[in-house]
Amino acid sequence: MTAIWRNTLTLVGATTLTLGMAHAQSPELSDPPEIDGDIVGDHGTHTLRMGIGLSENSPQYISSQYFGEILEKRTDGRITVNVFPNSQLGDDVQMMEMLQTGTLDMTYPSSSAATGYVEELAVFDLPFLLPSREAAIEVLQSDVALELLEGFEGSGLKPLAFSENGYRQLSNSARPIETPEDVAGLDVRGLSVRTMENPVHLDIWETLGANPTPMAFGELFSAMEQGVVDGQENPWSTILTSNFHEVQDYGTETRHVYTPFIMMLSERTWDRMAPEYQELVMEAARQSAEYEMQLSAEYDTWSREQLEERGMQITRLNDEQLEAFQEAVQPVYEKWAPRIGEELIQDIQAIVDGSSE
Ligand code: TK8
Repeated sequence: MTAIWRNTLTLVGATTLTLGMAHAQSPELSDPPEIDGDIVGDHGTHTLRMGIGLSENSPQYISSQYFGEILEKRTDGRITVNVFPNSQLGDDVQMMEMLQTGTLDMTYPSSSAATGYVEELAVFDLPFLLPSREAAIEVLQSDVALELLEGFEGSGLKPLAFSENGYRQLSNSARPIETPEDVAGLDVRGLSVRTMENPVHLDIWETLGANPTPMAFGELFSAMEQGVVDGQENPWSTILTSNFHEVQDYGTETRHVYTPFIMMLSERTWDRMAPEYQELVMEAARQSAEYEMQLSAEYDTWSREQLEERGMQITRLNDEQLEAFQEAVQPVYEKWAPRIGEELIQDIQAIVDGSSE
């Protein structure tokens, strides 16, 4: 990424955050790795249109721009990428369908939105499966995870790389949430929570006594603003960079699910590319995914602090409170483990246990 472009982005990022939320500066972000490697041979030109759900300030957008920079530099401008943020081309499910029909070249959904294509991806939706970012990244870079991507074969979707959406946190506009009983509401109605369009997430919040509503990410801000739902759950960086704190007063650091992103290309676009371009696209996707994970980590704690500075009352669960949530959602494992695959779950847990040694 050229320095001028990054400085412009940082300025835009800071301005956006500053204008929208007074006194924000984007976090000190690491520079992306230098783009090295030979310029590949001339195999024609491609202008790739890529739709993503998050905003220009998100790690998802910044790393997608870096992906485009790599391709542009390594093909001497013959491959360029135009990134359309803020769900402006559609939501995760719609954009994957656009890849299948060839009306869009790339998108970057949460793995949770893709379980309709590869049901085993729902393993990542099991609550509290991945106890730390280090363990999560180890799993995402393992053969077990990469074999899951083979499940897209023949779907019209060409997966390129996993990266990090991150640990999901609960936010809401109704009340402070410290226990599962607070979610269910003993003398008041259960919290109405927007979830991704994913059956395991629906089960998590139903099991906690909430009233879950599956909804596209692009409709979420206005649904919360109009009181259609009390709350939602996403990583702190998404809550901040999507300005959810403007319509959400309370946060709870539940870290109930670690969600991956999957960078993907339309198979129609892939099939039009020469093998040398295909190899470069895979390499650029891997490099940008690694950068995205680094940015996501740098944004996480900083975003929570920024949200508190903007007035969001954030509850940090102590061990006992966290254990109460983990215990309350245990039935979700009992219901979903047989469908997702006990062996797959054991394989992932073995990696997690190995990473903690
Ligand atoms: C953005 C979505 C979002 C996800 C959600 O395209 O829908 O809540 O967490 O990040 O993938």
